[in-house]
Amino acid sequence: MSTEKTLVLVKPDGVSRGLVGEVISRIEAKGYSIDALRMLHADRELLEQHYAEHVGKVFYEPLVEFMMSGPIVAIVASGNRVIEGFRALAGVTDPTVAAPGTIRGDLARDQGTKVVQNIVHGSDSTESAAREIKIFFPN
Ligand code: DAT
Ligand code: MG
Repeated sequence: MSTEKTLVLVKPDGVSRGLVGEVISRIEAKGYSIDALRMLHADRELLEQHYAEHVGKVFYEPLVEFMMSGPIVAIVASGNRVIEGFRALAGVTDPTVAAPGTIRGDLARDQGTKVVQNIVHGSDSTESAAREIKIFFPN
């Protein structure tokens, strides 16, 4: 049985606020492994692939613009049930109501922007994880 993998992104708000280490710490403290890591400044083409499922939604363009607004950190984390486990560490999408103790609940809040800025992305299924890891780590 191969170990499950997920794609985590520290978004531009997380990087600019100096929270890369905090996110990595929480992943490691939970017991998952960091298999790969890279910092990049994503372009539109890459983000259009990554966020293909959200094309046409009102927050799509603000989301792409936000994700291009500064450097991000892409991480492959692994471990049994890491996809579900990282989503639990991240908390729900809306940081206002994300539970205290989660990354979003502890470190983010509503900034009144068109797109929710919530520090991290985490894949939501084995299919999305495989697809997203290939986008950020083509080799
Ligand atoms: P998640 O990141 O929790 O998987 P998602 O995939 O539904 O959430 O959406 C991707 C990102 O888009 C999310 O992290 C923040 C933003 N977003 C989602 N729903 C939104 C909404 N209703 N209004 C503004 N931004 C939203
Ligand atoms: Mg999602």
